[in-house]
Amino acid sequence: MEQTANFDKKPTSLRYYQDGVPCVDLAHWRLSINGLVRNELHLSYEDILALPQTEESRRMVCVCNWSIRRPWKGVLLADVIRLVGVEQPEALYLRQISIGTPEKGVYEATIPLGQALDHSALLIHSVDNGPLPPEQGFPLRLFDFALYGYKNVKGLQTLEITDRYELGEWEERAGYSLDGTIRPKKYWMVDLAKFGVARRPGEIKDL
Ligand SMILES: Nc1nc2c(c(=O)[nH]1)N[C@H]1C(S)=C(S)[C@@H](COP(=O)(O)O)O[C@H]1N2
Ligand SMILES: [Mo]
Repeated sequence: MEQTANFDKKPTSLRYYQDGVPCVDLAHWRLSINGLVRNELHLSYEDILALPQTEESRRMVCVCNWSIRRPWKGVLLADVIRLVGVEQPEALYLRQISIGTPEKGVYEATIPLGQALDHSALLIHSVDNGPLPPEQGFPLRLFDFALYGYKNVKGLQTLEITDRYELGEWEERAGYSLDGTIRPKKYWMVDLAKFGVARRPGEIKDL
């Protein structure tokens, strides 16, 4: 994998970890996938590494108008959804809940499931040739690259398939919109060290 260009210029991840960097014991950590599924699953880190792996350079965008293209590695959300079995993904939502900390609680964000599958959303465990650093979401983070960063939960613990589309508490406090689709406008591209214009809503693929 390549390294992220100009990574030293990226805004600090600690500022974007409202629930606080969790303490993770990887031997006991599990990703629970539950709710409106045929079979609930509890995947270990090793289970996730044993699934088909995908490596992709994709651009993440923060609602505060900066963006960075990075080489990510993980598994397709679609593969995990297939394992649990979801009847009508296009009519349902994916609620992500973080591990969180005793002091600051958890961070939650809900996204449309069918849309996330259409966008080839990833469950990411590595970036820049190594596991996600703690402040960047170790052990796992979900990413739908058509949505702003606040919709993509770091330090993931639970994926709940639900029919309820609601704002998480931190999102609500910050005044973020429920939808979170990246808007067409000008962003500071940290990796390119210049402004770039997103011409249409959703994932920025051409920059
Ligand atoms: N658990 C959790 N995940 C989170 C956040 C958060 O506060 N808590 N912030 C989001 C926001 S607003 C952004 S921009 C990205 C930042 O990711 P980075 O640490 O790779 O920069 O994480 C997202 N995921
Ligand atoms: Mo963000």
